[in-house]
Amino acid sequence: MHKLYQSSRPLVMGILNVTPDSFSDGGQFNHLGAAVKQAERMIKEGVDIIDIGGESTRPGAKPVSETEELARVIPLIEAIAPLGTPISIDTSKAEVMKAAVEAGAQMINDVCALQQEGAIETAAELQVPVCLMHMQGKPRSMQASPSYENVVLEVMAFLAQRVQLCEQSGISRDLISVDPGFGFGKSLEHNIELLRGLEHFNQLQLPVLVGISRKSMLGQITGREINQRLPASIAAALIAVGKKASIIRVHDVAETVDALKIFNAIN
Ligand code: 8Y4
Repeated sequence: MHKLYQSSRPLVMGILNVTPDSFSDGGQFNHLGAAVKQAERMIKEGVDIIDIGGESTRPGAKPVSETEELARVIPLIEAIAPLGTPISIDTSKAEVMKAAVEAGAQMINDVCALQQEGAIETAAELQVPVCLMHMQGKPRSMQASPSYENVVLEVMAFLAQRVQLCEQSGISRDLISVDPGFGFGKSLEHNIELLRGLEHFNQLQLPVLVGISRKSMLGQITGREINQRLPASIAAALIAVGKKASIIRVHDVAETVDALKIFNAIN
């Protein structure tokens, strides 16, 4: 297995978004400066991987051009890579994957599971760990009418098929992790079934990555707004690691690291 996946404890992936809505004050310099500060803070708090994304994948979000995405993420990766913490690039575009790895990113996090043009070939060339995530539909419309007969089995079957195609394309199994894609073309009931049945994903014998932090399923269950979902996020993270998830993608690194310290002390 790749060294990034070799941990005996669950890893914390910290979310660092560089979409304009996440840093709406000031110009380019402030974007970069604020993002680097946030990365430094996450490192102090014990983050294992910093996930950098320049395209908003929220429901209803518009696609971002390749030029715009590159302009958002490459200077940030160049600034953060020397700090030494592994960086994952949250992108679906082959050219962004390539430029990001050349700039110092060590992992690809693709919510489209390398289905976009050139992505699988590029990931095979780059030989870095890659997370394959499941999504039903496209970001713009995926929450309109999600539909499954058996969400756990269907998501697993999709991921197994993508893993097989990746292996056939020259991506070593050691580099692959999988993610059920909470909130990506799923109703509340689908998301609950996925978390309840998360252990089934271990049948794939690959590291499982889970991103539930602050997501709407937590708002639907608790009635809380996005900035009041930390306790729910921690609860969900602990449920996921209890079902053997290997990597937890979160906004709140310090709080999650503390919660995982309790988990690790007991397990
Ligand atoms: C509040 C905060 C509400 C965040 C919604 C969101 C995942 C991911 C995203 C995931 C992997 C998001 C890039 C959506 N989610 N990558 N990316 N797994 N691997 N929404 O679950 O965080 S973006």
